[in-house]
Amino acid sequence: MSLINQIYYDRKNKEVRKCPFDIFVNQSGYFPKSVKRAVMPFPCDTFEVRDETGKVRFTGSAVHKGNDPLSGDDVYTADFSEFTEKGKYRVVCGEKTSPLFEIEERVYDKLFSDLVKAFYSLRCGCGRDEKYAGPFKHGKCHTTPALLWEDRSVSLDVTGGWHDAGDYGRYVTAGACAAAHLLYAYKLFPRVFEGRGFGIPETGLPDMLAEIRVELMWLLKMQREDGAAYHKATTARHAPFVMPEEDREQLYVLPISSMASADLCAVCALGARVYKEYDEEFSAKLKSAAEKACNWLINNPGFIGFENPEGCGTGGYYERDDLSNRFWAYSEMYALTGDEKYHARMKASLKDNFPLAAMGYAEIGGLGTLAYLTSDIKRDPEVEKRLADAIHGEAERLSALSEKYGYGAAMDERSFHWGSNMAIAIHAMIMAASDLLTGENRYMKSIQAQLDYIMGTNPTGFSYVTGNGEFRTENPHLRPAFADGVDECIPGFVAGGPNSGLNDPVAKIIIPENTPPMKCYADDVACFSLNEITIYWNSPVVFMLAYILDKTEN
Ligand code: 9MR
Ligand code: ZN
Repeated sequence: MSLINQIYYDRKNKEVRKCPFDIFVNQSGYFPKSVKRAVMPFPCDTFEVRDETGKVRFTGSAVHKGNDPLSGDDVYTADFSEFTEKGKYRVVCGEKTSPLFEIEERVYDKLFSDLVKAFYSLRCGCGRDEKYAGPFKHGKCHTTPALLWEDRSVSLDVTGGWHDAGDYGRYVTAGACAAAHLLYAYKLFPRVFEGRGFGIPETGLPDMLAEIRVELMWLLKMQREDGAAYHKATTARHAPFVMPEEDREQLYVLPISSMASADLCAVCALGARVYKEYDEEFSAKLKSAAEKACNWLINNPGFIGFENPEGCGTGGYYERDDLSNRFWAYSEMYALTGDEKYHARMKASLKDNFPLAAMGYAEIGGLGTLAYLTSDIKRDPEVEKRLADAIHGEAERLSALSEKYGYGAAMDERSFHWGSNMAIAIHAMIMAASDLLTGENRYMKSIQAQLDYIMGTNPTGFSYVTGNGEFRTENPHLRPAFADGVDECIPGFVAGGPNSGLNDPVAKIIIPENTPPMKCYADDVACFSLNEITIYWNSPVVFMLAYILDKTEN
């Protein structure tokens, strides 16, 4: 039986890793001046903050927040924001305790660096040196020419970029989305990235831009002569759980889609803006790719979706339409060039109905909104208002959700789908965007709550980021993490998180029926619908944290 079949189906037990702690906190910790909250799913009157020696350093009264339908818990919260002394602590209530956390000025440095370096860990083609990757080094992978799926006599060089996720595929819409989140993080919060190295090979560019460039260079290779973009480059089937260099199956380039073409246009236009002051030549290359893609979009107004052709079983990244993608593309083209012709296209694309604040790979209109509202161009006041209203309205709705229940997640029942941790982080991005636009600090508390949730203030007690937190995800559905023979997991990966859809066979076996949405999680390598990682789940967390760092660091 192949390794993949073993880990999927040959299950001897239904055990899942359970949190040994009863009180939930952000396990990375808190800035001295930030809002600090612990959550307890049991009755508690008085709580204490104790240091590592067990000495009580702060005492407070817990608040009964009440029943939380998302977790099924009756929740009590402990606010210790007043306590600002630096050190390492646990929150304690009677016999019950939280994991260890820190109060410190540079408390998120390791987390931030790991989250960014995760992209380096997913680089395809180039191999990874021990010097930068430590025990997680590996050889060059996926360097052979790829065949065009539709015409096997055509061979293409599509080496490079990042592996998408736990699998070794590389997908244009996913890659464009992740690269764009990172580019916006850099563009909007440059201060946070300046002078911060992430331990990747030196290129003369700031590390963050050097890393994103890897993906952009690959995206350029995914563009067809006429400007359209191929949807993905993968083998015909997902590889077994082997190291990337051991995946030697034939690579294919799959047909074009209008979503991929629009996303490629948008991210190249955005890249052209960002790289201009660092590397003129690269910026010009991106600009001409974006223009070529945009011309293709204009000449090909029909929707060209994507379906896996017969014989191909890798990720689909299906979308029902390309409306948000086209809007994003035209908006970025206008932001880049200031050319009215793109402005007109962008405005025309607004006649269709699609979410204007969403920023995930499938509904990506929010990035078009961000491009329009944050760039230095002439804005049509009506359009400006409509787009700003969309962001502010969504931010207000999300922050109300965050305040409603004890765990502070800006989520409703429907949000616990495949990759719910992406939804959490994107919701924080939207609230951050709203604050950026108004210049106010209205949503910081809710934004911090989303980070806290990801880092352990949630009903499973997991820090969902590998390598960070005392009780954390350690067995993600990530091929190299499984196959590298290293006990410790590669750090910095955000797990997909709770998914009430339970879309994989093992999740269906090990998660009991009627488990509340926020608890539909298992740290199990087989559970790809709960515990995979992807580039576009890491990227919004980088954005959210960059925002918090920008607002908080001196
Ligand atoms: O993230 C994707 C999620 O929104 C979809 O529901 C799911 C099923 O189609 O696919 C996810 O994307 C996967 C992709 O197809 C292949 N690489 C791994 C991705 C994460 O699981
Ligand atoms: Zn590879």
